Amino acid sequence: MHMATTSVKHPEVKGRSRAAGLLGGEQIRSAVEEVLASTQFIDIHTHLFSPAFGKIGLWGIDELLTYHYLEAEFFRSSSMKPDNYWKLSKKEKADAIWKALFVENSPISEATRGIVAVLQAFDLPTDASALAEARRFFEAQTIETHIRKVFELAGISSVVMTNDPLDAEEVPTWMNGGQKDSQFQAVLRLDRILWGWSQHWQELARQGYAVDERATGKSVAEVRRFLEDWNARMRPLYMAVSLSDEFQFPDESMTSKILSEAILPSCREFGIPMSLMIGVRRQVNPALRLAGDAVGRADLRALENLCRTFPDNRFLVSVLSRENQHELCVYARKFSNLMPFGCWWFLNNPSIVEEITRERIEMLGTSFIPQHSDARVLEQVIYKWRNTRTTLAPILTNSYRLLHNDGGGVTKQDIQRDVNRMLRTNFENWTKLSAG
Ligand code: FIX
Ligand code: ZN
Repeated sequence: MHMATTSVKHPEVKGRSRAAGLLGGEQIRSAVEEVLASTQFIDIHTHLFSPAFGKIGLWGIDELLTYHYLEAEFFRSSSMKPDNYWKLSKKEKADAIWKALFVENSPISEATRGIVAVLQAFDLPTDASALAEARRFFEAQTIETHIRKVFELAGISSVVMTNDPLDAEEVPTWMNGGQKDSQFQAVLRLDRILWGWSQHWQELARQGYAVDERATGKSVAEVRRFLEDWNARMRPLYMAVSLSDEFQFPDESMTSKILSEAILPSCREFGIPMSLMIGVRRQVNPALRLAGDAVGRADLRALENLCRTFPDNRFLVSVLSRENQHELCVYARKFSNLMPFGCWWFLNNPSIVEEITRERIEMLGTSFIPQHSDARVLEQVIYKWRNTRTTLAPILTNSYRLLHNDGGGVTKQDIQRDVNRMLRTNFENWTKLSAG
């Protein structure tokens, strides 16, 4: 940013000197839009998988239509009961959702409109008859070239996966050499250990780690050995867990014990952050399965205690409740080892993304990560990142215009630096990704 200087030689041009490249009010919007359009972002949290993982990597129109966001909306616009829906084939489910949400009603929700945007991105028809042609198109694609095309359309250079070392579908790939696709980075996801210990500790034992149900004796050391083995296998950028709205720290729970005695020390040893995604109210309606989760306001004093107690750990944090967003910003001002990221799940709607992003800029400048996609199906990154750019452009334009009106100024290079920081280097520096 450049400080304006007042020209005294020519009083008629009082105010800002035209330092080389400083953008005028109107030029700011187009510069912001060009930078956003031309910069490839890093998508720091998704549920996507590289081709090495085979069928657990979801893509194509039937997977797009049966996304759990759309399943939740389907049950509001159809008389079909969940028990009957779950009996259908994937294709039959997609047919039912297409009919209810795209033919009988206008697809104007965020998730339905996203499907229309994906079809348009591939120059496919988007009207009521579009489903058959879309199926033919996606069936004709080969996944490797399709991924490159999708990433190009989405304007992303790489995605970060969510990898569960206790998931029976995923582990065989890791045990047979893993994956080497640099556009897919790994994350060590630890929900089953951190809050599912009682149901999953035997899986660790089966993998050869001397742990027990109450995590006594050598259990903590064995969890750290487990993490060391999976860190070597996956080379994860960070470790991660999703925590409910009732999460407390410290307390007498197994979660607090394993987090403080095993996982955070291992994060420090490996030099990687811990991602905490806080605020899920799990399975409020189990009949909806993956679509059955909801949201609750969390007590972020747990996060405050973690950031203060573990100053040498770096925390990547997303919170699910809109009501927790402002205090997350305040905590980020108190703790430089806290990196807020994303407008997660029920927050990833333009009306709320705008509010969250504006208050983050007002309180944190560019020291946060505005967005991730949380994509579960490959082509979702196309609409999720298109919507992010559309929502971010006026917000950044407004921020620079305010600076301009207060006597400051920016060049297009300044805007490029800021966008790079928010959507690339904040994450690269936090995870040492740039260190290669
Ligand atoms: O815990 C998570 O990673 C959540 O993002 C998912 O569980 C959730 O189902 C989702 O995909 C939200 O977008
Ligand atoms: Zn997720």
